[in-house]
Amino acid sequence: MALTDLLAPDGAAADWTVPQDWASYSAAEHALWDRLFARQSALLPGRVAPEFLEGLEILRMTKPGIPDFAELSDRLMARTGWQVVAVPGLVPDRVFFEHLANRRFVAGRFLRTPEQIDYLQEPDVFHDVFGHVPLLANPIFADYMQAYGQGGLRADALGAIDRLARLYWYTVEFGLIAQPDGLKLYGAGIVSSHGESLFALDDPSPNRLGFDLRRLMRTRYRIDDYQQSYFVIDSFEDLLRATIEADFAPLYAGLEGLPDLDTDTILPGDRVYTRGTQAYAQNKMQE
Ligand code: HBI
Ligand code: FE
Repeated sequence: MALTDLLAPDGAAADWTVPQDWASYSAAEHALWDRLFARQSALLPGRVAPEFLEGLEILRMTKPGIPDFAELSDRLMARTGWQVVAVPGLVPDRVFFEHLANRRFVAGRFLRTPEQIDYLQEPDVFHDVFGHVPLLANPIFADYMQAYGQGGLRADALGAIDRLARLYWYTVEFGLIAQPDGLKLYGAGIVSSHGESLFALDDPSPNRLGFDLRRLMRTRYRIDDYQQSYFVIDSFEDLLRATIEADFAPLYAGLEGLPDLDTDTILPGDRVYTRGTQAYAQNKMQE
């Protein structure tokens, strides 16, 4: 990567952060946040990991309007030592990892338009804050996110960011967790999406497979539609342990030369919770 790729855009600090400028949100934007919030809060109880709902309460995110990052950071700092900082949009990998490694979560400050209520490409403040921030109030998950940032800095030096990005994708963004009363959601990409909050748990189409770090790092993912496979962790402790204990350099070396796996592959060694029909993805292909 050229050095200039890491140069922050005009108006941003050297670490790519910008002021959230909370006072500049319009009444319509606060109202749209409330609408998104109400829709997800009605859907998620019973479907999401209880730690997520606890996070919403602890951080007082149930209060109306787009959260003020300064206030959110105060509560988060007292709880787990994390902060939320605003960025203009996607930031370079190194910048992203550097923030996470220092317990700073970067969040977009803009909100989707009403036309984009169900789908948008770039992470907005609803995805970043509603989706990601509640679990940062959980001490184990908070440590996992920092460990991921530290792993990212090491992966960058080893040229293995693409593999590590798959770990982020299949856990932080699209992870499921097994609980005594069934599978629950915890990935931010799912919990901030009305459609995928239903699809990921209830639809017969996708595979639901046991988490395996090595296997997951070989698995491609979809950025354009619902996932064809979800990976299920047993607990946040397990996820943190697997990530901290994995000696990434030999892990990456051992994966060298192994073919990537398609988004719908099931291997003989997989722990299969659901063997998906893949009907959803197949219908999409015929369109
Ligand atoms: N930047 N703002 C922002 N948000 C992300 O989630 C993000 C990013 N830059 C890079 C990135 N994610 C991923 O490439 C890493 O997880 C690998
Ligand atoms: Fe995200």
